[in-house]
Parts: sequence; structure tokens; C-alpha cells
Amino acid sequence: MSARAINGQRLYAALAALGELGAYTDERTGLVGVNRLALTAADGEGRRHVVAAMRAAGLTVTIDRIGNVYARRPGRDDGARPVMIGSHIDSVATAGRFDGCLGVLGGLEVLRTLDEAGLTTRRPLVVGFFTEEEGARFGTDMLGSAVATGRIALEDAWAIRDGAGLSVHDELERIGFIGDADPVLPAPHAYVECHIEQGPTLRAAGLELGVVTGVQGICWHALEILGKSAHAGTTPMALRADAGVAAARINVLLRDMVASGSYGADLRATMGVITPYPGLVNVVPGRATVSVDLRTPDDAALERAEADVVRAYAEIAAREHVQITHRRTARTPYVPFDQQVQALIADAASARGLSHQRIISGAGHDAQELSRLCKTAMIFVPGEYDGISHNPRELSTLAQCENGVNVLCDVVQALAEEPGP
Ligand code: HGY
Ligand code: MN
Ligand code: MN
Repeated sequence: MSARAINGQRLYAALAALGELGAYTDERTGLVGVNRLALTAADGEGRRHVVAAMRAAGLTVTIDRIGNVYARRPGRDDGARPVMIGSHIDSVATAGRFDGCLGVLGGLEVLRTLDEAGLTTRRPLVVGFFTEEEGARFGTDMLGSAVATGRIALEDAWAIRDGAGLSVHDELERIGFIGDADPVLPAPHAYVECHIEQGPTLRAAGLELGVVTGVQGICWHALEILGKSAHAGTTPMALRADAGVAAARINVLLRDMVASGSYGADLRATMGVITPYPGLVNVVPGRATVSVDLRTPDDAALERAEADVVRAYAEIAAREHVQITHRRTARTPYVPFDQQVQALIADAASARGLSHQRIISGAGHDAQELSRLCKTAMIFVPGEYDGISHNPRELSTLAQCENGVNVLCDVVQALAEEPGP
């Protein structure tokens, strides 16, 4: 199979065009970021933009009942199970242009490249994007791909509400993306996702590509802390039930747990949401909403860390005279990717003379859900500025994106010629 070259300029222009939808200027830095939180009007715009591009590329587009979108290119043996390329186009509220979008628009670029080469693969090819991969609005990540692969029931997904009490179902309906296709995806032959690393490893090592070996385990909690609102000046310290202090104690505990080494060297713990109420200088916070994000490739250690942090909630609640309620909003185990697909990625990178290494993913991805259905792996692309992501500074260069999608093209072609059902 000759190594085709995708059109890097066209891919980069497509990323820029999609990045205009939901664009905002960060007033502090002046940087232009992207805010396409799942199922917002901006996400709806982004979805329609990508669906139009899929249709313009002559693909048959299917939308399922959780809003996942699949664009299909026929194969010579059109009854064979397809090779799927996917990712997401929803974003966090302070995003860049590459997270998720590289995998979807890169997939489209692969299909355009094969069209231009007049090449029809044995297996059909499908490029797709999944709903609410980020979990940044409705609170659980990989929502659409979890429904597609049977981890979350459609009705449960539809019923999830965001902080304003709006449900997934109603928001899908509002943006016109409740499709009629059954959301449970028939197993593809294979799934490959190209994604920015979102971390410093590849760039720091001067490597051009990452062959992703798997995704670490993830555990998310949403906490409500209820204390007593009081005047900051007149209320004696001994009479306080300060929700802000309880939140702070949990946050410091997370850091102490990592530093203890009792959960292995890879535990990562984050309190991303820390919202005291009323958030005024002279009022003791009577309420606080906080989040806890625990991650490690060691599932047993993650279990222990979660159990210990739940115990600590009770101890801190007693000490600070507050009530702490928590909900587990996400929990996915360590997921290993397929060795054969990893080898195809590494071979394709070597054949193109691209430096690469095996790397585990610190971030969650739709690929970890698809790996329950079929052989799956990911291609990582390095990012500039220490690979910063979930930030307007997120940047992978045209060459970095081109390398990743060229290898995606090679791997997809190899998988699509494999024999069998
Ligand atoms: O949170 C994550 O790991 C991913 O960006 N959704
Ligand atoms: Mn992503
Ligand atoms: Mn992300």
C-alpha cells in the first residue's frame, strides 16, 4: 500500500474554520479560544458545519438518538464490518481548536484523500463524532460513546441535567440533534482515533508521534457542601460552619494523598470546580460546590483512593460542622489498547520516518469506550507550549497534525483491507 499524503493545508484550514464556531476572546490574555460546550447553540452550529462537510464529501450521514453522528463511505465489500475513525467536536468552555476536532476532521481528510486517489477500500469506512465527550457540561465524560457501546443506557443519558437543570434530552432536541438511529453501535472491525496528546511528553522528547497504549482509570465526584452562611466580622470562629474551609481541606487532602505515595507514583488528583456561595468577601460561605477528579492506570489504587477520599468527606464534615454529599459522576477503569493496531501505527510511523514512542493517555477518550466493541488504538500528536490543552493556547502545528493524519490514513487503509466479516 503506497503511503498517501493527506492535504495538510486543507486539514488545517478545516480546523481553523470549525474553531471559528464558538470562538471567544479571553479578556485576560486576548487569546481566542473555543467554547462549544455540548448541546449548546455553538455545539449545534459546529455539528451542522461538520455534517455539511460530511455530506459535501459524498458521505451518508446517520444521526442516532443520543446525537452521535456517523458518516459512511462504502467499501468494495460493503457488507463487511467498517473501519471507524472518530472523536468529538464538543469542547470545554476554555478550549483550543484541536482537542477532538483533529480526530474528526482528520478522518474526513483521510476519506477525501482516498477519494482523490480513486481508491475504494475493501471495508466501508465511517467517520464519526460522539456527544458530550468532555463531560464539562453534563458532568460525565464520554457520554455519547458510552451509550453507543452500552455502558450507559439511552434513557439514563437523556435524563442527565446540567447545572441549570436542563436535560440532555431537551438540549439535544433544542439543537435538532435527536436522530432516529438506534444508538447502540454494531461492532466495527476496528476503531482508530487521532488526538492531540494534551500533555508535555512528546514535545519535550522531540518526538513526532505517540502510539497510545491505553487510557488511565478515571473517577469523578460532584460534591455539595452545606454549612452556615454568616457575617465574616461578627461571627466567632468557634460558631462557624464554613463550607469554604471544608472544600479547602478536601483539596489539600487530595494533594497529600498523591504526596503520600500510598496510591502509587501515578495518582493524579484535581479539584477543578471550587464554587463557594455567596462568594463575597465579608460572608462565611454557607455552601460550596466542588469536584474531585482522581486518575491512575492502577485500578486497585484508584479503588483505594476513592474509598479513602469518601471516608475523609465524613471526617471533614464532622470537623467543620458541615454536611457533605457526593455523587460519583464518572468512573472508567484503565483500558489497554489493541497490540496489533498499536503495531500498525508504529510501523506506519517508522515507514514515514517519524519518531515515535508508546505512551499512555492521561486524558479520557471515546476510544476507551469503543475498545469494548472492537480492536482499538490511538495516535497522539504533540502540542506546543508543553502540550497545554483545555486552554486557548492549545496548538499543534500543521506539520504535527499532518504527520498524525498521514499515519491515520495508512493505518485505516491497512485495517480496511483485512479479510473477514
Ligand atoms: O477529562 C478528560 O480526560 C477528557 O478531556 N474528557
Ligand atoms: Mn478530547
Ligand atoms: Mn478534552
